[in-house]
Order: sequence, then structure tokens, then C-alpha cells
Amino acid sequence: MKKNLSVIGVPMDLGQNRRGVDMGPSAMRYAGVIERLTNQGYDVEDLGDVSIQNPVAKDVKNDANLKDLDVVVNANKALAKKVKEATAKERFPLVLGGDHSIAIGSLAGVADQYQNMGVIWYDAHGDLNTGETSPSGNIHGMPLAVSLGIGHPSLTEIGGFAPKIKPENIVIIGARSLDEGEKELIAEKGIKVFTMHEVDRFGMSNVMSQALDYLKEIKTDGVHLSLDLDALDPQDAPGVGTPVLGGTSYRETHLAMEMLADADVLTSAEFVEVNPILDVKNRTAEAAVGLIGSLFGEKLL
Ligand code: Z70
Ligand code: MN
Ligand code: MN
Ligand code: MN
Repeated sequence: MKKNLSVIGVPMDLGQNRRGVDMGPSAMRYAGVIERLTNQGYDVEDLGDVSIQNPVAKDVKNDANLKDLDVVVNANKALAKKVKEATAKERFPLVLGGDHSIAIGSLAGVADQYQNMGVIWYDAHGDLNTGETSPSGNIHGMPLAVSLGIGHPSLTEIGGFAPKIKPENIVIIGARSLDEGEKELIAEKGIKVFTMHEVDRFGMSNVMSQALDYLKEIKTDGVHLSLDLDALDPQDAPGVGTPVLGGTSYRETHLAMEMLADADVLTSAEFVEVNPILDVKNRTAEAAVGLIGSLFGEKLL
């Protein structure tokens, strides 16, 4: 892992309906993320938060079924620029969300600098909707499709090129809530998915080994981890907008982070969907920071 980190907060909550996830970056900072990484010996540069515009009333719901499209587009353009700059300076971008719509900007920023990006999408959801298939119009349910170049051009063209990633370079882990259109896209594109069925059947250790082998096989030159806290079971991460029963435990996710640290393949990461308003005593932000600690090499002994 690179020893120089750039932390970027994105207080975005307009990619979905539940207000409060814009406080995620503050909650993770409050839970000590910067100190934790600094104590690990990293050179941590905190770039502060990307500024988010206020929503425009007319844009709340548009004809394309994309809520708050303009604000989401502008925030992701700004984020992509920061992530690209950090990557170009040989720094590891660590993005703190914010709702998952910000993965659009993170991936636009890193994909500019790598030719064959791998992506680990650790999430209860597939986030593979488009305005046409989305049941909600929430852009946080679309970032993975957008990064494949599928969706509204104002989203897919962020950063000035599309697609950002190839379908065969994606591994989804923890999925247990997929919409019909998402299932069709997974089948059509042959996207690798380890649902909760595989996690339960084979165990997290086996699933992570398979995921890492899969990415090794395709010779990625960089790997981005996009971790949605709702992949975790609501018992361990109650502070998320769309809790889904039957998720990965904190312990399983911890192991996944340790295996990623040992494999030493990641070049960027983001932790999203922490919503302090829905949380219990900052438990979800603390879980996120604990996971970040492991991801960056903290050992139990
Ligand atoms: C649903 C949709 C979603 C995150 C919920 C939910 C998507 N598939 N993503 N929470 N992070 O509205 O598209
Ligand atoms: Mn807000
Ligand atoms: Mn998500
Ligand atoms: Mn999710």
C-alpha cells in the first residue's frame, strides 16, 4: 500500500431520499479516522470536503427519473478532479461519503490514471440501475452502471471519457437486494457476484480468496474498493439509509479488509452511506473507521 494518503470528504446526501448521510465524513473524522491512519505511520493529507450545492427545486425529480441530477453531476466532477490529482501525485485517495452516488466521481478520477482498473463493490445492492430501470430515481442506486458507461450521458461522461471500467473487472460482494433490471445487466455483462448465499455457503475467507484470484487473473493495474456500509448487517451498522437484513458481520468484513491489506492490491478506496442521524451512538462510523484501520494494515497482534 502507498504510504501517502489523501482523504477527501464528500458530504453528499442528494443521491437518495434519507437526509443525514451528508454528515458521514464528519462522523468518520469524529471517530478518529485521520489519527488512526497517522498512528499507523501514513503521511495523511486531509483535503477537507468537496463542496455540494443546494438542490434546485425544479431538479428534484426530472423526466429521466434522476433525482437532483445537476447537483450530483457537479459534485462528482469536483470529486473526480481531486481524486485524479491525488492519484497523479502517487497518493492513495481515501474518499469518505456521502451517499454512494459519489462512486461515480471516485471512479472517474482513478480510471483516468489507470488503464485496467479492478473494482470491489462491497454492498447489499448492485447499484446497477439506470433512470429507466430504477424503482426510486435515486442516483446512489446507479453508480456502477454509470461507471460501465450505462446511463444518462451527463453522468457517464463525467471526467470526459466513458466507460471507466470493464464489466469483467468488477467483483460484487455481499449483494442481497437486486432489482430486476440489475439482475438482467449482471447476466448480460457477466459480472462476477458473490451474494450473501456464497458468503454463507463458502465463508468470507474463501470468497475473498476467490475475489482476489479473479482480479489477479485479469492483471489489473489498480483496484478500487467501494464499500457501502449497508453491506454489513443492520445489527453491526444501523446507521445507513437502506438497511437490509442478513448482511455480513463486522467480523467478516474486518477479515475481508485484512485480506485486502495482505494482498496489497488496492490503489484507492471509499466508505459510503454512513448516516449519523439514523445511527446508534456513532456505531456505524466507528465500524467504518475500524474497517479502515484493518484495510490499512493494523494487526491484532
Ligand atoms: C435500489 C434503488 C441502494 C444503496 C440503496 C436501492 C439502491 N436498488 N443503494 N442503498 N447504497 O433505488 O436503485
Ligand atoms: Mn443535506
Ligand atoms: Mn451502494
Ligand atoms: Mn447499498
